Parts: sequence; C-alpha cells; structure tokens
Amino acid sequence: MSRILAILAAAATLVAAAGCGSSSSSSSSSAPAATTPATSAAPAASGASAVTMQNIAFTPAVVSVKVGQTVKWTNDDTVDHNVTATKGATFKSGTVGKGGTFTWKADKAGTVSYVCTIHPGMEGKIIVSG
Ligand SMILES: [Cu+2]
Repeated sequence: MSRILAILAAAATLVAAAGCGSSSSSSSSSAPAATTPATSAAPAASGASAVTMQNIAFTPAVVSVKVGQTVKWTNDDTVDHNVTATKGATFKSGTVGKGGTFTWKADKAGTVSYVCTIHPGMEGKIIVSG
C-alpha cells in the first residue's frame, strides 16, 4: 500500500515538474534584430565610423559620416596597408601594420576617395554630409 502511494507521489512530482518547466514561456516582444545593409553603413551613434582592412580590401568600401565625425581604420590583415586620400581630402596614414589603426576626422562635406598605395585596386570612399 505505502509503496504504491510512494510511486504515485513520485509520478505526480514528475508531472508537476514538467508542467512547471513548460509553463514558464511568456510572450515578451523582443527588440528587432539589427539589420546590416550590404552597401551602406550607417554612422555609429558615437559619431565615428569604422573601416576594417581585411583580405586586401577596405570593408565597408563606402562609409557615410557627418562633418565632425571620425573614420577609424583598423588593419586586420597580416600585411601592411595605408590609407591615402586621392580626392576630396589630403590625409595620408603612412604604413599601418597588423593591428594598427588610423583615424581621420571629416571637416567638410563632400565625397572623399582613398586608396592603399601598396595594393592596386584596394580603395574606398567616405561620403561626408553636412
Ligand atoms: Cu593595402
């Protein structure tokens, strides 16, 4: 008699535990996942835009910033790169080695073209809006 009661009690405990576990889900509306446009990167809220030098390319190749905001390049390659303006600005980073960075502040509206003079075809653009 007592043995059957014990089994029943154990079974009841299992059911209660299972019920408790499955009832904990609530329908909370989570924030929508951030979308990453393929062609344009929105400037970060902090007023800076980041470009990565990776696989002998600037990524993203085109960034948009506002006057007064900065663009920061980071070399994620194992080879040296540089960031040299060819149109719309006159900055020149010099050699940026592995893990190195270069920062430039946009001071006027316009489109800036730049290249890495070490690697032909490695180029990017900065669209500066007032
Ligand atoms: Cu390069």
